[in-house]
Amino acid sequence: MARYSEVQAALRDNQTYVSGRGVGLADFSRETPFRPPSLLLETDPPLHDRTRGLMNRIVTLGALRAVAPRWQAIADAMVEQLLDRGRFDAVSELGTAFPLAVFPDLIGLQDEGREQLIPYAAGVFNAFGPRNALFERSQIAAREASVWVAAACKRENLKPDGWGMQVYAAADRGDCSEEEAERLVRSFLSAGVDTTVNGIGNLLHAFALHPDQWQRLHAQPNLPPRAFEEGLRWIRLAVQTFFRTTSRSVETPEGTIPEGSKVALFLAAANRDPRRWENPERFDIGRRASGHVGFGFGIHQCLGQMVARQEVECLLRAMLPRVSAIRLTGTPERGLNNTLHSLATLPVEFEAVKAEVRQ
Ligand code: OVV
Repeated sequence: MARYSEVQAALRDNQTYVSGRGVGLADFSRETPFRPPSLLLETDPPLHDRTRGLMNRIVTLGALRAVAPRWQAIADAMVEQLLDRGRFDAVSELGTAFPLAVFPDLIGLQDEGREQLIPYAAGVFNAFGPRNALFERSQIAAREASVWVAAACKRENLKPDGWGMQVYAAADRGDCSEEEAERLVRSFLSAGVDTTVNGIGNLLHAFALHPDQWQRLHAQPNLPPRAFEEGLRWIRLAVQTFFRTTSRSVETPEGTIPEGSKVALFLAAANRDPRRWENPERFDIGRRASGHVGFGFGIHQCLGQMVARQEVECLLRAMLPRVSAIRLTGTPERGLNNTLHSLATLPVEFEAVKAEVRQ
């Protein structure tokens, strides 16, 4: 399904289009999952509602506000440094560097080896697709990273003040088992890094391709929520597709979908469906873009979206007073991934706002 209305309807009807049989191409009722299933992503109610409720009490706006000043200072310093540098690769030096500078601390991960989160997540997202060469290669590439992540999820390796340890505190209160806590922490690490890395890279690319929209954003006194949603709609937000499995046979205008079918939901296509969006290919920060399905829809809608929003907000707040234009200095390269819309490189140069107009 690639039309907005169909994708949204399937996501809403989570009893017919279930997640517990996997949200990749593999049907867990026929094939062994490539790893123990996620207790959030790859579950249905009632288990899903218990784990999601527990995580919702940890992932809060209040907790994010507490770290926002620190994140802003990090973003400011990074952008200042890149302005001095001239040409740089925005994927590695901003899109990757910024999430890695803030997210692992939020979770409370050990200091050593955090860069392993990148190959680990690439492996996870490739595994939602077919068992192709890309999948095989990324599993081999992620072997060491998977060992690191498995250790990082354990209680004894988490710092006392992060979200990871709060999951174990929930286990101590009896909200989940110790084993469930470990797997819920794994969800933070699977879903929380490569998504924002690619989201930020794609957003910077979008503004590099549309200098007029960057100018327009400059002219606004505050970050307009509308501009933000349009960015998320237009960029083909990191996750391109998730699957559901039909728990019964479904009649559609196009024919019958038998029980046990894997249904691919093309989230990025739905965000550009001309039936839903006027001039869908146009990046227009003045558009009413809320309702996009870049973060999904319904009970599984992205748990970490507030984290992603805050990361992007800090970066844009760092860039807007300092960067008058984002100029491509070479041809960006796509990163290949079975699920993520990924950039491997984004060679750019920031043009500095002239000193006299800087506040
Ligand atoms: C949304 C997402 C992507 C990948 C992994 C997970 C979630 C997880 O819960 O493990």
